Amino acid sequence: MRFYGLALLAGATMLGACSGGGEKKDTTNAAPPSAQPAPTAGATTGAVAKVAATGADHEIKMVGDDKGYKFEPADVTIKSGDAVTFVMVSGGPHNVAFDPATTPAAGKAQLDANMDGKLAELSSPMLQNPNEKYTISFGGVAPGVYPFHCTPHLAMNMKGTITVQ
Ligand SMILES: [Cu+2]
Repeated sequence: MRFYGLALLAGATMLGACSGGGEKKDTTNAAPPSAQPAPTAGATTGAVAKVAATGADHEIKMVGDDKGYKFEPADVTIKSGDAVTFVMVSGGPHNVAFDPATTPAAGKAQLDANMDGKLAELSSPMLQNPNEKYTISFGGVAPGVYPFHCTPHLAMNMKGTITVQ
């Protein structure tokens, strides 16, 4: 009785293993795509979510002409919760990049989360055409001095600071 039961069980297991093998390959193929986005999404949303600006919007022009390349004004003081809108005026492409090494640690993750369409960490997309705008919310960004620069024109000293109070 016992032996017969075991043999049946073994037979069922074999069958299960055989038919299961085929199915397992399908689920193995399906599993990685669904498993990959999960950790990525968890890392992004789990860390810091974007916080919209609730205060004033400060404008900084991006200028490049025969006098040089500059942000105008280059140094602004804002309140946490304000926004800064960069406006492409001339001499592009320009962007806004915060050096991760000089960005205050307390506000770094939030600032990065608040930047849309980044090319890299803390680095905005390129603005090519006059009147193109890029707004950064400083919602939830900790007080501190945030130096920034334009990646293509860093060597031409196109940089500034945003002081968050
Ligand atoms: Cu530039």
